[in-house]
Amino acid sequence: MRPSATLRRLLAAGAMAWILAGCKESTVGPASGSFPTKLYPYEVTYDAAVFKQRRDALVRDIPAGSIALLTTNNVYLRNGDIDYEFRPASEFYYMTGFDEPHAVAILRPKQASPGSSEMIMFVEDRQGTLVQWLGPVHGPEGAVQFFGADSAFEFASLQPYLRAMLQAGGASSVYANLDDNEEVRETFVLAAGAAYPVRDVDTLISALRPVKVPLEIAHLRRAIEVSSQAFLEGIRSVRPGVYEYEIEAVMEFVLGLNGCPGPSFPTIVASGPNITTIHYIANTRQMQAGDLVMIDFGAEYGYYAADLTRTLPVSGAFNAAQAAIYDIVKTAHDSVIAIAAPGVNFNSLTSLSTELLIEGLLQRGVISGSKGSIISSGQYRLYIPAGMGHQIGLDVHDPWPMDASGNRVLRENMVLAIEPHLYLNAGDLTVAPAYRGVCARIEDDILITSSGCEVLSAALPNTRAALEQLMIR
Ligand SMILES: [Mn+2]
Repeated sequence: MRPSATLRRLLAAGAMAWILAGCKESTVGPASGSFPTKLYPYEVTYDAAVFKQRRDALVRDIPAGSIALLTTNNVYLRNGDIDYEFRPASEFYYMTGFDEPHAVAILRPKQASPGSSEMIMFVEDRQGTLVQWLGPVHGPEGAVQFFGADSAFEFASLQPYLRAMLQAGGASSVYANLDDNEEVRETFVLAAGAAYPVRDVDTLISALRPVKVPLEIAHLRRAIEVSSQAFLEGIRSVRPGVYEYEIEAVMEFVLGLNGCPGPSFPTIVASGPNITTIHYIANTRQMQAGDLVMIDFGAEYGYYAADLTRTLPVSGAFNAAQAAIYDIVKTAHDSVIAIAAPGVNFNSLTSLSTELLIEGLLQRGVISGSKGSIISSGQYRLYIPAGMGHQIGLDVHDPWPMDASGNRVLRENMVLAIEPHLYLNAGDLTVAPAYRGVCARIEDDILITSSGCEVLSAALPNTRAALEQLMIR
């Protein structure tokens, strides 16, 4: 295999020491009474009270007499004897903090104190050879001791328990996320019958998730901090002749060195003609002088996702057309961040961004026509194919339900990715020839504060000059 010139250069420049020292401070200290998860024993903490408050809120949201039945992702075969690496379902993790497979939590109001929740868990109780191969699990005892279950049983007890409870009229309706786990759905159907009405619980949980608590913000800060450092290394490694996968490898290497188990979504390093594929993940191309490369990348830390994008000139300097498009996007990006604050409707930020992007294209002669008709006819979607931004959290596109009026209003302690972009396709005849194939996206992660917002990815520059400076070798 060809040794990586990028890595050799990093090592020769003493960058390893820099990487190792780069992001060591922990922003997530141990909380008292907390339980460290197995994945991140050194830093990520579990605060049982946070999860209990969420469960209390959920049981207050379901009708009296109902229960919630939450399950996590299944384990799926990858090939041969190998499973895909397990990752808990976000809804389940959000309500329980439990990150092992084969788990169900039943929630209902506590009889003694309505408004408070009771949690009955069904979890794996691993014994013997399975422990030798796979290691120990928390088991029912751990579910009670560490995760706040009022009672817990081994997973195999779920079917008889459900059958007995439902036959005794123990639930007028069941709010569940059975779509997440076929095994649990089959167990439920065997216990309750195929006709038993099941309502969707995800909508109710999604309504709880937009505003983050301090522990979530700490995890997001850490994911973004490490992502920013990794991104800086990636940018320093971009040059003609380097393969897209080398940039991916450098960035993910820095994640691993800093306690992040991996990216929160497949890393996108899209150069040259690949740049117009929004979710290009093959990363197999050798970058050429004159290319733009768009890198969309983020770490997952404690199951929380960062999401950052930069657009760079492979040769180290933007040409005139690339610079023009970049600057239009930068203006939209800065304008949105300047006014993001509690009470602001996100839809109006999206409209502002769209108007500025189309105005910029018209002013520079990239396209022609009137701004009003380009927007009202939907023509703008040729150039702005994706959303301007989204929440981040346990999911890189975290749920953010609209209110009754169809709006999404910013509130303090929301964390968002802001990503204005322009995609001018090579074959788009509405675009002046010099600009065809030029794309730009700038994505930063922001925390809504009491009076505005804080850019959590500020360590990663986004001006043209600063990016070009980073690439000077
Ligand atoms: Mn994004």
